[in-house]
Amino acid sequence: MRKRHIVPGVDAESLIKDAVRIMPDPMRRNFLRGAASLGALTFLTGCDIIDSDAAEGVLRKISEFNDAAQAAIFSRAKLAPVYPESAITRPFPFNGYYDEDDAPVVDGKTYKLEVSGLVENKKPWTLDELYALPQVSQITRHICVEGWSAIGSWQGATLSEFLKRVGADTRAKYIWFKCAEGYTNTIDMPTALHPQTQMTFKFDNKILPRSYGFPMKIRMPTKLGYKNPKYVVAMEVTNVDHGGYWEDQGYNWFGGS
Ligand SMILES: Nc1nc2c(c(=O)[nH]1)N[C@H]1C(S)=C(S)[C@@H](COP(=O)(O)O)O[C@H]1N2
Ligand SMILES: [Mo]
Repeated sequence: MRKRHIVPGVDAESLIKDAVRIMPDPMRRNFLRGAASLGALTFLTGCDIIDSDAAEGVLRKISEFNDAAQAAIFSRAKLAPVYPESAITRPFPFNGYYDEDDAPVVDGKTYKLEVSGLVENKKPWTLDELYALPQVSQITRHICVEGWSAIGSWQGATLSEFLKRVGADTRAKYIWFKCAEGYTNTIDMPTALHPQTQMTFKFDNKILPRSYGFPMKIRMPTKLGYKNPKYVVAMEVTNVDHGGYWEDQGYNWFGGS
């Protein structure tokens, strides 16, 4: 069967499958009793999802499950909301798959960020070298799937600037991160190049405390909390999806916020 693509990378069949999951019940039964086709989906949602901007509305709903749909509507130009200093949540919550007292302790003096995969320069980076990168700041909302959110203030370098300096092949699909205690994460390249994706060294203008990921975390306000790795010790630019700690346990891979 020929696959119909509404949006590049999103095929009609998986879109319909995901749409069925989010339909309220009478609608679902009617839909399944009928042709369960793209045409019927167009009719039910009231928008021509084949060739109009309305596709975005339908995709937004479906994208809660479908990685391809999330990736298709992700825009590098679209920024996550930013907030004033007065909105910062104090104290900012700690979260990990262990208690705060068991958070990893990384020695900043001997720390080196390892860079591997599809990059020109694989030289490891010391903290002083990382601190010398041009610094940016953001006050954004961190959203955790466990049902809380908090506004924080993070300072560091844009990840895209770092990727440029190591000569990363930005046509690669993914970046994989490894953390000091074994937590891992894979993100898509468009998110890695998003202007708000930050290699973070400070929280609230002070060196990142141990709880929030000393010495370095990747802050992505366009992604849910579990996609924001703390205590990052290594990264790999790759075309192979290495998954991640929560993603491997069934959390959505794209994890858009
Ligand atoms: N290395 C590491 N990074 C991690 C986690 C973790 O357990 N280990 N937990 C994730 C989750 S689920 C959340 S909500 C945030 C919490 O970040 P915070 O402690 O700065 O609030 O870190 C994310 N990154
Ligand atoms: Mo989380």
